[in-house]
Amino acid sequence: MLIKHTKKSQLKESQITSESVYKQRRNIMKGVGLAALSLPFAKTASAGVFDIFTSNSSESSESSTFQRTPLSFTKNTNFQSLTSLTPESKVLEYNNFYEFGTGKGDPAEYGQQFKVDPWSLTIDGLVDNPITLNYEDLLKKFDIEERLYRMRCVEAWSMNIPWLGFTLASLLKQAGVKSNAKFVRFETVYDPEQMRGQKSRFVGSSINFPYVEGLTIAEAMNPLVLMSVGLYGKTLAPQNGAPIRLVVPWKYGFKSIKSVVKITVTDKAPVNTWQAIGPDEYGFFANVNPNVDHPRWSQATERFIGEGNVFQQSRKPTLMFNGYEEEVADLYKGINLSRYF
Ligand SMILES: Nc1nc2c(c(=O)[nH]1)N[C@H]1C(S)=C(S)[C@@H](COP(=O)(O)O)O[C@H]1N2
Ligand SMILES: [Mo]
Repeated sequence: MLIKHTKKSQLKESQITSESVYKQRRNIMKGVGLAALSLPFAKTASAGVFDIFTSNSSESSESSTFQRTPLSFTKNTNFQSLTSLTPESKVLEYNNFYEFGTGKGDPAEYGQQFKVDPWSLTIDGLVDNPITLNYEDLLKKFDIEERLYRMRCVEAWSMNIPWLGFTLASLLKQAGVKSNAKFVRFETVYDPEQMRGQKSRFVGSSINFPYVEGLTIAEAMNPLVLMSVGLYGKTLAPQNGAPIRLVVPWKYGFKSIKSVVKITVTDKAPVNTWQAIGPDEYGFFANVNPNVDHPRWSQATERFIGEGNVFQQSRKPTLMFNGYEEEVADLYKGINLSRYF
């Protein structure tokens, strides 16, 4: 997404480069160290030649792959009806997580050593009982359910993902939200030693870390909002925001902040990271809305990442509130959604 001088090329890359090419590029670079290999070249190069390197490198990279643990959960029957899911491999290798770099393959490539245990998530601010959860608490304190949700990135691609988690509302209820509370502010971990994008302005695209997000109290209490600790039956991989991340399915993906360490209930509107970078391009609400275009591209349709490569992926119409209009339209009654995007 982002910054104006790099944006065009980024959008282009995310739209026309198939997910498998990212993986191929990673493996090629691991296997032979051809750092200057360009994407178009990698694509035209015969797969047969590079398969040799790919199979060579997969063994050594296997041992350094982050280990995801199976979780026990119940399927929430209200959210099991999405027909085509995005394959697990693509959810794991095509990501936005600028703390690990701006390339779609960077989070998977540079996140595997990320330490999630010990972890500390605090819920503080305008609450009766501030809470601190450790790594084990995140997985054991709440009943974990599975929900299949659509995810729509502001860059006009989308996925269907089987998340595991619990509602943000259940967490906030335990903390006891005070009556003067108006917003909830979320913060990602700040750990430049582990996150190369936080360490270098070049790698992290000059974002002022830590990444911050926000919701109104009414939005935060909506039963669709999940604190996710897993997907596809297992704990989250670092590239998806381990050990815990937010999932707000009716908003653009950038609202779904990853690797959260702090949740603060407040009476002040938080300035979220993308709003701070480009206020005319990224708003506070960031509701998925096919009628309000991004200043530099249309939001009317999206490229669904399913089976097959980028050329087999067709565009489909984007739905108001990403298809969750029935559940959330009431939150925005009387609000001009073109002005407050
Ligand atoms: N901390 C943090 N959270 C983040 C991001 C990020 O760069 N940093 N990227 C966002 C964007 S733009 C999207 S589309 C989703 C992608 O989530 P996924 O990679 O798990 O599909 O994460 C969001 N959460
Ligand atoms: Mo995104």
